[in-house]
Amino acid sequence: MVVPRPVRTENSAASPFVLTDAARISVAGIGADGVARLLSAELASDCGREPAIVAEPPAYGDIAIVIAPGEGPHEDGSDSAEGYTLEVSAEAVRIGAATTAGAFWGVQTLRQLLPAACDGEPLSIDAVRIHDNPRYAYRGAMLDVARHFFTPAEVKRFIDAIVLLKLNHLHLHLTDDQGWRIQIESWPELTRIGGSTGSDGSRGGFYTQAQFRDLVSYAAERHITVVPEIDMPGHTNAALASYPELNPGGVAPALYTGSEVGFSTLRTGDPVTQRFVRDVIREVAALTPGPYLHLGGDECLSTTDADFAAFVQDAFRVVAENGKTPVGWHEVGKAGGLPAGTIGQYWDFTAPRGRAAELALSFVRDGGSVIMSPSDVAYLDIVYAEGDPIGQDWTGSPTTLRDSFFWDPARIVPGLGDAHILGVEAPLWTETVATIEEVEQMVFPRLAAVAEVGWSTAPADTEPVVAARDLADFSDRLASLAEHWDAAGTNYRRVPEVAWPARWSSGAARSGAATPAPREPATEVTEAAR
Ligand code: NGO
Repeated sequence: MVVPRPVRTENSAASPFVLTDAARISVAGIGADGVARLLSAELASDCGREPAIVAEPPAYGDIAIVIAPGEGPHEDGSDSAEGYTLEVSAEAVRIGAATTAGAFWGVQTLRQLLPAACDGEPLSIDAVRIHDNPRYAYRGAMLDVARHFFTPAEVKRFIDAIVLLKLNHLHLHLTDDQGWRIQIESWPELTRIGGSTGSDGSRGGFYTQAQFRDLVSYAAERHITVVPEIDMPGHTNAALASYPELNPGGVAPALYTGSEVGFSTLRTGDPVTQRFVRDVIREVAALTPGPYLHLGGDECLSTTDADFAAFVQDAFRVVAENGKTPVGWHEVGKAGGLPAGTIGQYWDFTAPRGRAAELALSFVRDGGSVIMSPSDVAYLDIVYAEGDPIGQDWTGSPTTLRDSFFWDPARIVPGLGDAHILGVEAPLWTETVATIEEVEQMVFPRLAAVAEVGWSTAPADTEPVVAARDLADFSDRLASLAEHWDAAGTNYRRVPEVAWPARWSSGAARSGAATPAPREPATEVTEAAR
């Protein structure tokens, strides 16, 4: 009962493993102790028991974590970067992997196999053997902290929740018209002014560089790479409002708290703008140990095509000069001349419209790859059902759990197959999403569906997607995952496709997690841009 569905699961009728107070975590191999420390801490918070970690062979009833070449899931012994094997028997639990990431994902599977309400006795896990590895190297969630700000503690809570789904990238949309959320030492007004408010006049806020570094390392310990996004040249009103000299005539616009898009642009080609872009990219690149820096580039409706192309070529080159792989929304493909290896993020529909397919392919032509975030199935801000008080509906219809489950990344853009798809990402835009509880309601369970699309085995070429994926089976696994969400106090939408566990059955009542009170209908969003 694991989400995302493991590649191969062999159930067994043999006696189960019982986790007792005497259990220890036996570690072998470089990095195994770090993974064991996180498992021990997770068992302490999930189950109130904190096994000791020992560097000696496992005894009866222990959990073993073994990291060594050939310990991965492939029977031919070839290593898989994030794969693992998990064997549960009466004697022991054994997680084997060739890498620490693989062992860490094995631990996440183990957590899901343990009973969620694990304060009772005995804690047993059915005997099983799992061989597992991901389909895509990039499996992400995006959180828009620009429209509504979320504190470092809230982002950590979000990280904790996505870890369980084996997602390995957290894309933070740090800047937009409504807010600038990352401290830039050479341009301090960006956060002082641009960070002072948010959508609907909500609380402002920003991350100091120290807080951001702390978030990055919290994520990294959990094998999650933070991908920072500084959106430009459009979606820049917060920056323009902070510095008059970035504007024509030196006059700053007012701060913006509405939900229109496409009205702002940096003054491309201007020397002050160029200095601004270089300073921001340099500081953000220095804060980011991960390989990627996202520069947005979406919906630049107030920038001429020529200005857009020149600006994007220059800014993306600066990212590469700062040692990072640039990422942009697929529109930046229009610019041409991007650094080799630039990654495009596709956000058009599962049936591409206009130039979307051609633009997605342009990244591959230039030696890069594509992250798939089709907005009609992977956008987590779209309403689940008509009339929902939170969420947007510009894609034309609600996105049900079913919609977010029945799609395949390699069947969207003709000619764009798995070899050129880096992975999948589900973005949560927050024009209408104000609290972390509301974030979780929008994200779960649909993010679990996208995580499964990104991790689990691809459908066979000849197989229709609806035949390859089993919604009933997924729903059963989600219902058991939801017991863990309840125990952790993670909110989720009780969509009709799933027979959810009875409410308040476990930790939900303990932790006080509750459905947020309904709000007024969401603000209208201009659709002209899309
Ligand atoms: C679009 C737009 C965002 C909105 C979002 C709302 C992209 C890449 N740009 O997606 O600014 O917040 O839709 O769904």
